[in-house]
Order: sequence, then structure tokens, then C-alpha cells
Amino acid sequence: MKSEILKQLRERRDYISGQELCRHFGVSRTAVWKAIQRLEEEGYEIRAVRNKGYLLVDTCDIMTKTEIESCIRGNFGRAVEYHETIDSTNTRAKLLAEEGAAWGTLVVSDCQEAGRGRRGRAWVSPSGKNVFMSLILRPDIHPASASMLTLVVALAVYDGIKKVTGLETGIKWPNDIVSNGKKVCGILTEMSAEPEGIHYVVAGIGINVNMEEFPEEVRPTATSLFLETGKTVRRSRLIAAIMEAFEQYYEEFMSQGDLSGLISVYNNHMANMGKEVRVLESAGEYTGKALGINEKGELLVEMPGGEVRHVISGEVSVRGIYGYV
Ligand code: BT5
Repeated sequence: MKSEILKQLRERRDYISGQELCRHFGVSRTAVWKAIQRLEEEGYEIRAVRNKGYLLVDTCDIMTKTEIESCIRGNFGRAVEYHETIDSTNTRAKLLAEEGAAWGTLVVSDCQEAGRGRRGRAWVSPSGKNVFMSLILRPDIHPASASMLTLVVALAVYDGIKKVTGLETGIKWPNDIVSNGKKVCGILTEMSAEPEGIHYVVAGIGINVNMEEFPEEVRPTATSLFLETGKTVRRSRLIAAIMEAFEQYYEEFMSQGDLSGLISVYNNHMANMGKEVRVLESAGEYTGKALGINEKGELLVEMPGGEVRHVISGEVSVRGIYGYV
């Protein structure tokens, strides 16, 4: 009920009487008062005025289960498991999914001790500043199509960042969101499947939000929303905006079974569109011009001779000729 009361207070943006809250939730005045007290303990400033009721004074960047759930509107992220610290939200989400957690369940942590990128790489995950979250999905699609979900998630992150900060980022195929040539977000999609079907997919999202300084190893290629905009971002709002955007893109993706309805929006946001890129594969590397994606989410790269290669995400990295993008 705490997050529901918070939601009401936030949506009203004015005083709301205790009596109205009691009626709305069918609980006693004491129960409402206790919930308000607990919110205050969590750091919310709530003004209580006799004959008027309660008013939520604009909050700063609080991260709790209550806060996140009170910002969520749709089906994704309705159930949040929140941690102050955890090894990796992807590892935790996979465990929850194995235990039967419903699709739409979202694991969020303020900090990760063993945040992971692709192929065993590490994801820098300090506390108090960033977003680390993993969404459980159970799509009824062929396992070979699951990697396309990374691109669907990237679109949602792009939209969420735009909505909350106004910043126009770019999507660096397949799993990065960049701003001014530096990485602001990475996506790690993992799945459990049999040849015929998917048990679950976990979509992990790491976003540098209010971080001001990076460790040396990622400094040249990493940035944050704060560094790009000069403004502190409320992480709960960002999480909710991404979940809301994801719901729409996911519906579109599932209705087609591929990315055909999302190609043009993806290509419009693609940071390396039309640029010379270096494709790094385990077998070697080559250079060509990025022409955008196709309906399967493959990157089309035009070779100097005119041949167009289809690059499949997963094991490859793509770099710019002169830098990261
Ligand atoms: C990724 O891998 O970009 C996927 C990152 C996914 C992280 C999220 S956080 C929530 C969830 N739980 C997890 O354990 N993981 C997911 P990749 O494309 O392999 O890029 C990794 C590389 O990015 C590293 O080798 C560094 O060079 C760089 N890097 C590491 N931390 C960074 C950071 N915070 N910001 C920017 N770049 C970073």
C-alpha cells in the first residue's frame, strides 16, 4: 500500500486528504498515517496540513522498491525485486526465472559486485549513482530470434533517456547506447531455451546515470547522463520511462515476430548509420559501411567491392574507424 499511496500523492501534485486516502484504499486513518510515516523514514518530504491533508514535496533521487513501483505504469516492472547490493542483477533474474517468476518481473540493484558485460567482461557498477536492472521475459518465439530483443531493449532505453532528460543519444548496434561517441548504457541479453522454445530471456540494462567520474580502464569510452546534460536524474523515473517504452516496442515486435515494424525507427537512432565500421569477429576483422539493420536485427555492412554482408549480433563487436563509434 505504501507504493500505492506514494503513487496517489505523486499523481495529485496537490494536497490529498487523509480521508480520501482511507476511502480509496479501504483502510483506517491510522494505517494511512503509518504508511506516510514509513515514507518519511525512507526520505520523502511529505507536508501534512490540518484540513487539507498530505502533499508530496518534490523528491530527490531515492531508490527503493516502493519508489520504483510507484513510478511504474504498465505491466513491465510492476513487480520489482530491489537490492542495495548484489553480484549481478542478470544472475539474480535468471535464478528467479528458474524458480518460476512471472514475465515482467524486474530486478534492480543500487550496486553490483560482479556486474557482467558480454563474454565475461566486467561492467563497472558502483553504488548510489547508476541503474542496474534485469527484466524477465517469456516470449513465445523461436530461440534464434531472442537476440533481436537486445535491439528492442535499446529502442526503449533510447526513448526513456529522451523522455526523462531530453538527451538524444544514439544506438550503437547491437547493445550500446552512446552520447558524443561514448558509452552511456550497455545491454546484456541472456536466455534459457531448448531447440524448440524459450524458457525465459533476461534483458540486463546498465546505465551510467549520475556518475561523475569513471575508473581509468573505461574513462576514454564511458560517459553518463549527468556528464552529458549537467543535470541529476531521478533513477526511478528513468526506470519507469524505459519500462513504459519497452512495453510498446515489445508488443510491436511480438506482433510481427521480428523487427520489421521497428527497422526505420531503429535505423533513425543508429549512431553508426552510414559510417565506416570495423567488424571484429573471432575469425578476424573487416571494414565496411554500416547500412542499418534488417528485419532480423542483423547489421548490413557494405564492403568496398559492393558486396553486402549480414553481421549477426552476439559474438561480434563493431567499432568506428577513428574511435569507439
Ligand atoms: C555490455 O557488454 O555492454 C553489457 C553490459 C550490461 C550490464 C548490465 S547491468 C545490469 C545487468 N547485470 C549484469 O551483470 N549485467 C547487466 P559489452 O558490450 O561486453 O561491454 C563491456 C565493456 O564495456 C567492458 O569491457 C568495458 O570496456 C566497458 N564498460 C564496463 N563498464 C562500463 C560502464 N559502466 N560504462 C561504460 N563502459 C563500461
